[in-house]
Amino acid sequence: MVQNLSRIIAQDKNFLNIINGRRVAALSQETITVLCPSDGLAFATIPAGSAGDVDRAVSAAREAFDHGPWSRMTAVERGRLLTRLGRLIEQHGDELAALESRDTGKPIRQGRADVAAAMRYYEFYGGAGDKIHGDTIPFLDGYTALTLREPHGVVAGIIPWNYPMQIMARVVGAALAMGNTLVVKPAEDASLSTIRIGELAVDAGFPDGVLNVITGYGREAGAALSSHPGIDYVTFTGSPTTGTAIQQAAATNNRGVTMELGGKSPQIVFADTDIERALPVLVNAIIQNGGQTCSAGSRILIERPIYDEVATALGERFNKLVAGPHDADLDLGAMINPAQKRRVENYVRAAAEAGIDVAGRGSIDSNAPAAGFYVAPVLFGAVDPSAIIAQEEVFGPVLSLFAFNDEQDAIRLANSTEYGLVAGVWTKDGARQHRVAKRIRAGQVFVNAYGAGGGIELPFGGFKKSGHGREKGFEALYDMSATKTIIFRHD
Ligand code: TXE
Repeated sequence: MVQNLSRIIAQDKNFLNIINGRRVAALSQETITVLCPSDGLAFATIPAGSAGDVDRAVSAAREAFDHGPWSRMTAVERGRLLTRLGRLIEQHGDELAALESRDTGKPIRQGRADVAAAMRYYEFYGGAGDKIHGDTIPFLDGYTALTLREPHGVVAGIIPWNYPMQIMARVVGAALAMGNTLVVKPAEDASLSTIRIGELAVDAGFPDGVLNVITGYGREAGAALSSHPGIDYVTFTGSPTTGTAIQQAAATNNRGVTMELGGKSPQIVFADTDIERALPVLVNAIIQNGGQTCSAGSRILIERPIYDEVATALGERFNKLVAGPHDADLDLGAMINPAQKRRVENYVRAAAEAGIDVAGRGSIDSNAPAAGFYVAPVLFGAVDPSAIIAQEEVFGPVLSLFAFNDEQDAIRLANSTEYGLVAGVWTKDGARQHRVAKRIRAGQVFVNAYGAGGGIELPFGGFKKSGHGREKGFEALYDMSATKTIIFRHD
């Protein structure tokens, strides 16, 4: 399968933007070289789009929204196109999984999981748009008042490099189901699957200009897009710093935003936990995608009587973890780029220098190319909750363990970072499950589980620095639309 992909890419190394249903280069003809994180080698190019290209894409989306057939289509018709796109993704599943894993360095099985999740988004939103409706509201005598859910207009979707295909799918699915048109800007480090799916959307029969893809650097294409007056709403997944810049840019036009800005997600393990059941979930929550996951479970809080037992068991598992090339399909792949690799290594070095106990360390496969962007997974034990490693999002395979005394202590520790995206609670005590889940400041709380296969149907988003607005499920359809109230007088 991966050999197949090498052939596909060898024939088509120059990926193009999709504007108004056509494949186009950047106006400047400039390109960005795409490196494979597994070996550091160049294998493709993407257009280096800038303000002029953004302008063309926004104009196409504007025209499609204001005058195209899109706005006159019913929710059922729009949903059928989304469903058809999902089927095309399924048919091209092997190609897309290989493309995603080569572009991002993630193990091929994660690439396949991403294809399955993307398909599921198009399937879900293909069938969801026609289930959204307004209300009639009791009002004054002689009046009838009702609400409609209307699209914002032209939406900008700025997406990151960690799960491009999945994050594109959640943006495209919800925005188009509600009748918006879109300009999607993937990350400069991982744009290929977004371009390819943009091409498939043309094949699926979306009208010209409904789904445009423009690639380029964040500070150029991204900044031009988020500040463009032709954009009605911006949805972003990425770092808090960039999220702030995008909100400021959107505020120059007073536009609304959805922000998903990462996390420092805790899992609380009480002494009555079924440890054998929890262990693989605890490890996977930080190893999946090399820890480059917004919902990564990067902190484990363990009740003191079982701390040593759980820390030892996790250490044994960490010592066996191996990072390697995407096609070797090991426990984890490479980091996305050299900067991310350095960032993770710096956190690990600083924590070790601060005297934090290394309770486990995995390795890098001996066959992995030396020029690949690998880091070995690290487990830190008995971490001080005020340490940098306990507070900041590392975005790598680095897990910190903490001991707690009682339920109050656990809740306090869980809420002790600036983030609030996801949490896990492990206990057999039903009343405690409810109490703790309610008191954790996080947008999603899992009880005796974590991650649960992507949860396309489940609303997702942050409290505090993790952002605002909700993606996934029906909630995303509300974010991607605005309420209009119509009041009739008939006395
Ligand atoms: O993210 P950025 P970076 C976190 C994670 C990671 C760190 C840095 O901790 O280590 O962020 O990653 C576009 N105007 N997350 O620097 O900058 C950019 O082109 C408009 C968590 O790669 O947030 C890309 O498309 N757009 C996160 C997207 O923003 C701009 C996932 C994300 O890049 C822009 C990724 C600008 N001024 C990183 N600057 C999560 N929540 O899952 C950049 N971009």
